[in-house]
Amino acid sequence: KSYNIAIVGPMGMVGRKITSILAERDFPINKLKLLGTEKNKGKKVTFKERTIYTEVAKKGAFKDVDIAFFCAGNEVSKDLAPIAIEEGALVIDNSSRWRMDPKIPLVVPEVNPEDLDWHQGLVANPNCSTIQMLVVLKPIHRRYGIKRVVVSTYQAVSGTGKRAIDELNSQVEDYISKNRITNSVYPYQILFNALPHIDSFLDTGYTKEEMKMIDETKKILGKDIQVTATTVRIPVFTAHAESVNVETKLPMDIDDLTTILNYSKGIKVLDYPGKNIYPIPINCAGKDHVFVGRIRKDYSIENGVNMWIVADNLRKGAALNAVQIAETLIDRDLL
Ligand code: 2RA
Repeated sequence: KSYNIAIVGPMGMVGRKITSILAERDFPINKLKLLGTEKNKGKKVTFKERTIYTEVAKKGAFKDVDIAFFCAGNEVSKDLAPIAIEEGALVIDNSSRWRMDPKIPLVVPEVNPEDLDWHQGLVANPNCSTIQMLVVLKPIHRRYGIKRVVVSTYQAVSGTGKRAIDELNSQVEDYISKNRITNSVYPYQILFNALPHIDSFLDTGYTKEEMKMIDETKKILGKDIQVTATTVRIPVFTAHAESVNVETKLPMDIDDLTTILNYSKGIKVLDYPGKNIYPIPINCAGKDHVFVGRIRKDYSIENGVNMWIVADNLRKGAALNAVQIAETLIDRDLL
């Protein structure tokens, strides 16, 4: 069987990635519709040697669509996703608009595929930094029971979008040509810097990105798990890195834990510190796995472990996870 697929927001970074991942994985597609803004109408996109012209995302466009990937931001998801569902499409939404709605499953296929079973036409894709952390936390939680997680992130500029990639590139050029370095996307120069500020600040002092990591982890893994987060932007183009401290209920043997992670779906352990082998963003960009290394006992508490988790934020953190949701829905006969 093959499916009619739509991508809403096909010209953005995630939309383009979804298109290329659908081709790479040979997703069973009958017809691919690329639905963008009025301004982008008629743009040419190549898909598996075929040329597709973008159309306008609007009411009526979803009547012949089986699965619609939404990656055009919260407002578009808020307005158009209910229309797409009404017209018969199953929506996989990359925005944060529906993630915390208790009636909407929030899914990482390696972690909670069973939550797809209660979908009502829309499945939400979690935040990029949450997805990669949860792929690693799930097998730990299953075996040892997680009590508390303390995470600090080192996030790539592509998480902000194309304008941020352009800003970092032009700051590199300005630095080399000894021009004045300017910034507009971030409040400070990102080149040679680290900004403890992703998304906007809330009254509590936390950022929205930090709250996404906390709230989404609880929704997916369980509300009893305590989570605290600090999210930081660094001058890397692709792949987010995270330092994660986990406290468990049961004692962990680090060798056993490493073996469990090694055999878990979607994870690759890279952990030979004596040979300088550990995951780094440059090597993880463009890959599908979540990479984990620097796995070591936390001697400051009874049952604790520290680790370093890296994954491509545009692939597993967004487009790939969305496509895997679609594949899992098909496998579970839920379309
Ligand atoms: C970021 N989490 O990296 C965002 C992208 N969704 O800014």
